[in-house]
Order: sequence, then structure tokens, then C-alpha cells
Amino acid sequence: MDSFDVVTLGAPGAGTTMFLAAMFGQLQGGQPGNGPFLDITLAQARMLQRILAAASDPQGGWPDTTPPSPVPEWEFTCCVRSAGRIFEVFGINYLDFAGGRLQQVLDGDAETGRRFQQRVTSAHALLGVLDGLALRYLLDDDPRAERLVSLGMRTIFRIMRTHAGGRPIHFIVTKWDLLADAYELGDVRAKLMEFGDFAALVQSARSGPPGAPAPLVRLIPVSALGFGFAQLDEEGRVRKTGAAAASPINAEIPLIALPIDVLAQAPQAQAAQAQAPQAAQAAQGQAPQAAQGHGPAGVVDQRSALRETVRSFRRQLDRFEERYPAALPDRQSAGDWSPPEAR
Ligand SMILES: Nc1nc2c(ncn2[C@@H]2O[C@H](COP(=O)(O)OP(=O)(O)OP(=O)(O)O)[C@@H](O)[C@H]2O)c(=O)[nH]1
Ligand SMILES: [Mg+2]
Repeated sequence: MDSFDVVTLGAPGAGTTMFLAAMFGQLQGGQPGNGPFLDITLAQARMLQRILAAASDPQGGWPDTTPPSPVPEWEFTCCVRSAGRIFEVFGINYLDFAGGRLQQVLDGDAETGRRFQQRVTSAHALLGVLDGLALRYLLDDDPRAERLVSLGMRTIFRIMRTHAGGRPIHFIVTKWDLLADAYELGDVRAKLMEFGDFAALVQSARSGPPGAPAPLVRLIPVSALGFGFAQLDEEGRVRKTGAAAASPINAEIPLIALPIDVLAQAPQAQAAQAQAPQAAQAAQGQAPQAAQGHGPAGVVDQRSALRETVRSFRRQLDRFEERYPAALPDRQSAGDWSPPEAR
């Protein structure tokens, strides 16, 4: 079984842990019909469920800050159920490089820095966690932005730009519920393009080979809580309103996009395209003819389970991309892009 390693990079309090808990919640049993679902060890499942249950309880608290050590590694297995059997399709491991840890790296802790670099270099993809609250302040021209933006965005963009190396780079915009009443994803994208390192990342993705199968950079708005569940108080703290039930938004999309982008970018996938159209089609999420109309019932082995999973994920991703055209910054028309101001 293939496994994909993802390093998450986010500032303290950006929303990494709540996002991971909501993502697991959405993909554990929330997939339609016999769709692919996520599994994880019982101990890790219990931790994530506890975090989400407390956060979603109008009376409950927020999760504790993730301690810098040891770095939590969440090891998910994506599975498909068919004809009474469960097929393990691939593993996805998220290394939650929490804000506290990132600070240690920046403060020059050599050992942490070395390990950090190793993990970032060997990961299949990088996930930048952008604090939606910081972006809200930034878009509002609120001076509170500056404190949050420095570690949260400048540093992450710099690390991503240095280490990208042709791998998928996904950015999630957390706390989307605190932004979406006033801004669209296109506004966020335009603001991010003012950061030289972000714009350079997008630009380098855009200058990739023509017809490249997948974008390098994605921008994904997520909320672990959904609209109306929480709001900002006067001091800028997130408070539960007690007026709505938690209902995560797009929390499954970063995981769904991951195998699609990694598989599509793997050199083998492109070589396979020439020799074995079916394998290439699976990586692209298109239905090979023989499998059309079979749904999960067509799943008889690990290979067909992979094909079915990629098809299902591709369909969900297509719907998401239709709703949020700005989610693919490198696919925006060139005329839409203006050179970044130096920040
Ligand atoms: N409104 C809103 N608030 C959120 C959301 N996700 C997180 N928060 C708020 O942000 C706080 C931090 O979220 P965490 O997931 O713990 O952040 P983290 O990035 O894991 O933080 P560290 O572990 O300290 O690095 C939470 O306590 C909530 O108050 C969201 O989707 N919507
Ligand atoms: Mg955390």
C-alpha cells in the first residue's frame, strides 16, 4: 500500500488541530454511499473525536495548544468497503508541525531544525495552514494583522518557496466562517499575491509544463465549525454563539486533493499515460470504460479500490473547484495577475 507523507506548517493557534479533527470527522463515516472512508488507530481516533466533540459542544472548550514535542503524527488509512470486504487503498500521514515547533526552528534550535528540514524535504506534499483570522484582519486593514502575519504567513511562504521542488503545495485558509460574510476566496488570493514568496510559488507553478496534469498550488477555504457557530468578541477572541450546530465546511477537501495531485505529478503517472491509458486515467480520476457504471460494486481488489477512490475524490474535487475558481491560483488567467508589491 502506498503512503503519502504531508508536513503541515501553521502558526500557533492557526487552526491546524481543529482542521485535522474535522477532516477526520467528515471522512470517517460522512462519505456518501459506499464512498472511501478514513481509518486510524483507535487511540488516535479517540483523541480526534474528543477534540471535535469538545469544540462542537456549544458549552465545551477549545482544544489545548499542541505541545511542541513530540510532534504528533496522524496516520490515516483510506479504505473502501465492497462486497463485505474492506480494501486499504493508501495511507496518508500528517505531521502536525505545530506553531510552537516552528518557533523553535526559527529560534535556531539546531537539532529541531535538522529534523524539520529532513521531514519537509522527504514529504510528498506540504500543507500550509493560514490563519483565517489573520487574513480577516489583513483584509480589514486591522493593525492586529501584523502580529499574526509574521510567523503565520511570511515564514510559511518562505519555507514553502525554498522547499517546494515540484511537489503539491496546498494552503488551507482556516476559520472560513469568520471571513466568508465579507470576502470571497478571490479576495484572499489577491491579498496573498501581495506576498512576494507566495506570488513566486504561484508563478513557478504556472510556468510548469503546458497541460501539466495537476496544479502545484491550491488554496482551500475550510471551517472546522461552519457558519454561525462562533464569532469574534471585542478582544478578537473566538466565542461560541450557542446559536447553531457545528457543521464543517470543506474539511475533507485537502485530503481528497492530496492523492490526486501527488499521483498526477508522479513521473510514473505521466510515463504510464503513454503505455497504460487505464492507470493514467485512474490517476486523473476518469472512469476507464470497463469500470463505468459499476460504482463501488466494481471494487474487487486493491487496484480497483484505488481506481474507485480516485474517481470518487475527483468528482468531489470538481464540484469544489466549480464553487471556488480562485482555489487554483496558478490557473487564473495571466491578465488577472499583477506583480506583487514587496512586503
Ligand atoms: N471560528 C472558528 N474558529 C476556529 C476554527 N478552528 C479553530 N478555531 C479557533 O482557533 C483556536 C485554535 O485552533 P487549534 O486547532 O487548536 O489551532 P492549532 O493551529 O492547532 O494551534 P497550536 O496547537 O497552538 O499550534 C481554537 O481554539 C478556536 O478558538 C474554525 O474553523 N472557526
Ligand atoms: Mg494544535
